[in-house]
Amino acid sequence: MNIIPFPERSQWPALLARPVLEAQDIEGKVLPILEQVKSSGDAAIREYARKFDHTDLVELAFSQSAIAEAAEKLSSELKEAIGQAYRNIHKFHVAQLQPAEKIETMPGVTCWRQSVGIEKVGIYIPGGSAPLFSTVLMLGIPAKIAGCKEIVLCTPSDHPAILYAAKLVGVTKAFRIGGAQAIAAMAYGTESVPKVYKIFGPGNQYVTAAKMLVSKEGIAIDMPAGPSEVAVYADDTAIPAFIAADLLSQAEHGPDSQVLLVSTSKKLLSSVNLTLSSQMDKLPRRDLAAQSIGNSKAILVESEEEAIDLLNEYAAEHLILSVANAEIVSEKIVNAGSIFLGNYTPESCGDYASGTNHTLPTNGYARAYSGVSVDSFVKKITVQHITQEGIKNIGPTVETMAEAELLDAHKKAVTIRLKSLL
Ligand code: HSO
Ligand code: ZN
Repeated sequence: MNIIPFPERSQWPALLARPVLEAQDIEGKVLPILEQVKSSGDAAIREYARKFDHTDLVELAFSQSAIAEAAEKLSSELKEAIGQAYRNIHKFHVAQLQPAEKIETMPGVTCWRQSVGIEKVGIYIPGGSAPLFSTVLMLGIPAKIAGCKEIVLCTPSDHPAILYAAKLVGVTKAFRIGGAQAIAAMAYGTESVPKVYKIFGPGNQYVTAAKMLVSKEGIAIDMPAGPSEVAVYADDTAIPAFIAADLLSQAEHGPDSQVLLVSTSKKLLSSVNLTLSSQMDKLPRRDLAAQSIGNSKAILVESEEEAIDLLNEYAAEHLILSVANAEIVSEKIVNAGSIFLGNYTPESCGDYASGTNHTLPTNGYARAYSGVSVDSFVKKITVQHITQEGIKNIGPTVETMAEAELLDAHKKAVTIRLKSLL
């Protein structure tokens, strides 16, 4: 890794900028796909499967037997691991459900918020070299807890672990559809695929562009997605081999993955660099990892204060604090998707099984967005009830304000009731 010693603050924005992906008119390619699926439904999806994936999709939905057989294809060790992850993720997310609290703002005036699951949601799981069945858990579990009635899954992969996880979380319909056409199918609905109101999940640039485009038409999406990233802040209490392993776990996601190492210790940065290459050589995905490590930076800073400022400016999706006083430092972090404390908390544990969600804001969105949670799958409907006593108490306030806004009908809706109570 390239070690950058003591950069000036004025250099930080350039240093921390995410690489801009070459768009190559992605939207221009995605728009006709959306249009085709909107107008021709299943036929368009079959056509794109033939054109892009050279597959003849007779049935778009996975059959019940394929779903049942998925369990038989997995080792009992993997099924147990998925079961443990399921229990931890469920336990952490179910605690996010809060009972509606009724607040009496003044005598006789009561307001509360009712959580209602979004009726129909869609989950997209990409194909590609890593079958991300863990993402099925991360999206399906909170969807179920939130009370979503229809949970549609689209994936171009037929990996049995994806189907197994889909059944475990209670996906209601699963389809073997990938790419922008899958997003279109869930956004508009087809003869086979139900239309959903919100679409979740990662994907390539085409999938992301499709999500952004359908969001302009009123379909909600989880968040704008970019390449995955990790920032590590380490001091001399960190174990260099552990840090290198964490950086590589992020780097192996893809050539555009982002990795940033920050320290006040030159010695630590050099030691990480030493162990990094020997660990990388042993990885099956070393070519991918090497590309993203090649673009990544190790930054030497003067002080802890400067490290914290820099990390807050970067707003990492994942932030590992391998420093002596990690929890105290974490309280000073204002921009990050998810924070991992100490030497024994690798990001991998959060990626799979500790309980937190791994669908997190990338690309600096952590400045304003949170990761996925049960809240992402619910709407909060406000409810209020005003009694006769309440309208006497609040009525005059509303009459005065309505009159000042020159909205006489608003005022009269109160006045008519107050008069009826004289
Ligand atoms: N680090 C990824 C999630 C993931 N890792 C899935 C492994 N599988 C984005 O947070
Ligand atoms: Zn990961």
